[in-house]
Amino acid sequence: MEKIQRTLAMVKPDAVDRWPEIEKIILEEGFTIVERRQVRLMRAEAEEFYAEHRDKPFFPDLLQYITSGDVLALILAGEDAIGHWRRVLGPTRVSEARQEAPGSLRARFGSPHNDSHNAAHGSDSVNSAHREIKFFFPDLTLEPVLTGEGAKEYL
Ligand code: DGI
Repeated sequence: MEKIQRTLAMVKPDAVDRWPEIEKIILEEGFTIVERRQVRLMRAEAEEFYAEHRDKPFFPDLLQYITSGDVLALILAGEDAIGHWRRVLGPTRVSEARQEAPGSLRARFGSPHNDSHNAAHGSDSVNSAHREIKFFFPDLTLEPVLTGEGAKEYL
């Protein structure tokens, strides 16, 4: 049985107008776009989303940036979707992405001048994928597991 994961991807404010190119990459990589939602995060929501970074020196800058315009939240599904999407993103820092993974999404669409402006986000674990999908799509009921002949199992 095929093991399919879901992950939460977020296109950050200054990359939203590059959506047609980003969508093309997502589809070429073989992901299914399960859901898509364009929202402007309130400050308190951004604080909740990035709570694990609360004590980091870049937190104020990150909040300012992520609330500066609409973001596109996406649920992507596919085999090993969490790891696959993180590989498509490339390293967190755009300057590093440009050196080490020039074809990556962050290298192509991020800003080398600010580490917070790295074009897109991806969940880093099954737990964070669950939390982040719930955060952006609280009303959505997703099948936890599909079983049966030739079925896909969702993690
Ligand atoms: O999971 P990632 O997004 O790759 O990286 P992360 O969870 O360590 O950091 C979350 C976001 O915070 C990241 O996408 C951009 C921002 N960030 C991380 N490190 C720095 C940073 N922003 C600034 N300005 N400086 C940093 O060192």
